[in-house]
This record gives sequence, structure tokens and C-alpha cells, in this order.
Amino acid sequence: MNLCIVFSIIKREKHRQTFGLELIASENFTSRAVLEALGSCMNNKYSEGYPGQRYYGGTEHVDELERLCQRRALEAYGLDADKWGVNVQPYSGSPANFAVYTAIVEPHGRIMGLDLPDGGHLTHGFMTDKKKISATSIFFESMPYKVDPDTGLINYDRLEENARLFHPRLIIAGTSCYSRNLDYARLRCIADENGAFLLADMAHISGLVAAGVVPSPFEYCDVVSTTTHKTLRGCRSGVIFYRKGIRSVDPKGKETLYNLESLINQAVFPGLQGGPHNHAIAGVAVALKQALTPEFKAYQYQVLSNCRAMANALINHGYKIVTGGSDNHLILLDLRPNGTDGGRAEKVLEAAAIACNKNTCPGDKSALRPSGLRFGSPALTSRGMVEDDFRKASLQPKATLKEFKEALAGEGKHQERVAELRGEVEAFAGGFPMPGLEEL
Ligand code: DSN
Repeated sequence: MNLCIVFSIIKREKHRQTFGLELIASENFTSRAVLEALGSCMNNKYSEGYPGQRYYGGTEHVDELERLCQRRALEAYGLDADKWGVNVQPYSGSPANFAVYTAIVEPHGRIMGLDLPDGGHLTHGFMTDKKKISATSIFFESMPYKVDPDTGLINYDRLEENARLFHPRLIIAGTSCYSRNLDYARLRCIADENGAFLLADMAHISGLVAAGVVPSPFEYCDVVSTTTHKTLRGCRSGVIFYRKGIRSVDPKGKETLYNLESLINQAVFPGLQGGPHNHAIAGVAVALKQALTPEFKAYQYQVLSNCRAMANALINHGYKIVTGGSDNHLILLDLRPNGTDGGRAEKVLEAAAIACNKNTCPGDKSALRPSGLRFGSPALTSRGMVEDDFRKASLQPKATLKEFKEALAGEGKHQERVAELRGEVEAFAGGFPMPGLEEL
């Protein structure tokens, strides 16, 4: 038996990350300090409950850790601890969102989130015409809102009309593949008109929000959920922020009082989870300290600037970008004018050591064969790449997809050329430092 097989798999993954172009918009390279906290003895400790009220002994250090993580989370977003509280125990973004729904929406109560094919997330109530896919559409009644298929922008007018008919208990302001800032003020008005709560799922943009380089949802929302490993650049975990105090909601003349703090904390534990992952809380606490530094702010500016440079370069190469550009860290390429689809393009780029993911474009009929590719700048920016590097990097997908087109037409020596392109990508990517992984 080969006892080192896991080690060998990890080494190969490290090689892939180091010598590839990582353009998956939701991924990032966390720091060595975060990885060390994650791989620490905090993994060994059970601590069901909350600081000071645990169901296990020996929790004095995890209590201190969890309180520190909470303080840093509030500080990272400039929140007043008298007005906002935070739960740092969710295992990741999907459990965090489900906990929020469980806390404030009754079983089969109504939710409205951006539809998955339009850039929303699975947990925002995704279902198809034929099937309820996400548990958030099975246990809650979902009426997704959409983007305008011509502009790719959220159709707030239609959302407003539908909300008047549907009377949601919760509106979700959150995205997985949307390159523009959300209009939180407008979403707040729509929520208020219907006596609904407003949840921001800022998972994709939480690092950008912490650095103050995109609009913050906190002014307008009742609850804000996030993952901690995307633009925030920590380890994989989830966090829920909630407004403190009693909130009165009056959807149809029947006033109900909500204490979000107690509802959300109860929903996370004991409602949905057991023991918190204390090693992940340690990693998040480290990442949040890093998020308070001037270097982190500069990094987030660079993420935005690199994304714009990549968008402009791809537009100059003749590609169509949904919404025509980006306000944040990601872009969505619409490959319909190029005569291919996102699934095939993703595979061909993977062969050339370029990692990205297929994604639906507005108006797509099939989520199984989407016509877009999603590209993001956070991970490569963490490796020190700047605008010029992104302009260079954008030539690689162009060359690889051109090669693919010619191969489909039966022209050229496709496989040899893709292998050459892979070599070019590996030489280019390998020239940049890899945060966190150098000595591992
Ligand atoms: N699936 C993640 C993404 O790639 O956007 C979000 O959870």
C-alpha cells in the first residue's frame, strides 16, 4: 500500500495551481498564516454552543478565539457592535444562507433571489421549470428575479412588480456571476414595500466591500451573509452578520416582531449545525486581521483594475462581454458569437492550463450547455499580477480558443499546438510567486 498517495495528490495539485492561470472568479490563494491556523490543533476541539455557554469543557481558548474572530469581523466592515452582531460558526456559504432562511422565513415561506442562470447562487432558491433543485426551493417557496436578456442587467422594475404579487418574506441581494454593483437602495425600497427582510449574500465581493472599493450592503440590509475564501482571501468558512434589536415586519397588516440575533444564532446552532470548526474560525480570524491592513486595500484596488484590464483586452480581441464590462472582480464572456459554448471552451482551456468555468449567459435555454465562460481576477492578483500581466494572460484564452475553432474545422495540428500553448502558460504562470505555498 502506498501511504504517501494523498501527499502525492496534494503535490500535483500544488503544481497545477502554481503553473496554471487560475481565473475562477470564486477562488483565491490564501496566506501561509491562514493555512497554518487551519492546520492547527484547533481542529481537535469540540465546542458546541457559543462562547461562555458551551456543552463541552476545556473551551477557554476557543471561547477567546471565537470572540476575537467576531470582533475582527465587525471591525473589518466598520460595524458598530451595539447595532450589529455576527455569527462566525457557519461551515460555509450554503449552510449560512440556509440558516438565515430557517431563522426568519417560516417553512414554505416566500423568498426571491436572482435566478441561477441569471447570475444568482444555487442557495437563492434555484429550481427549474421541471424540478426544485436547491433545498432552498424545496423547503421555501421561491420566485426568482431575472436580468434583462438584452442588457444583462438586473430588471429591478420586473422584480418590483413580481414582489407586489408574490409578497416575499425575504429578498436576497446576492450574486455568483454578475459583474455589476447591486442597487441595494432600490432593493431596500422593494423589501420595505412588501414587509420583507433584505439579505445580502456578499460572498463574491466580501473582500472588495471590506476594502471599501465597491458599495457596502450594510447600510441597507437586515442580514448579510458571506463566505470567507473568495475575494476575502481567507479559508473556506461562512459568516452571518445581523442587525441587533427587535425588527417589526408587517407584510399584510399582521405585525410580527423578530429578534434577529436570537433567531440566527439558534438557527446556526442547535438548529442546523453541531460543533463549530474551530480551526476554520482561527483561519478566518487571521484573514480578517489581514483584511484590516493597507496592503489588503491596495490588493482589492488591483483586483478591480486587473479585471477591467482583462475585460478591455478581451473586448479588443473581439469577444462579447455580458453587460459590456465589469464593476467588480469578474467578467462573463458570451461565446455565442464565437460559435462555441462554455462547456467545450472550459475543457479546451483546461488542456492549456487555464482554469475558468462555464456559465449561463442571459437568455440561455439550457443550463447544461451554457454559452458563457466566467473569468475572475482575485487569484492571479494575489500572485502579484498587474494590468499588463492580465492583458498578456488574456492572449492565452484567445489563442487557445482560436486553435479549438480551427481544430473543429479540421484545420491545423490541434493537439500539438494546444500542448505548445500549455507550455507557454506554464512558463508565464510559473514566473509569479505563489502565496502560502512556497515551502509546503
Ligand atoms: N459556487 C461558487 C462560485 O463559484 O461562485 C459559489 O458558491
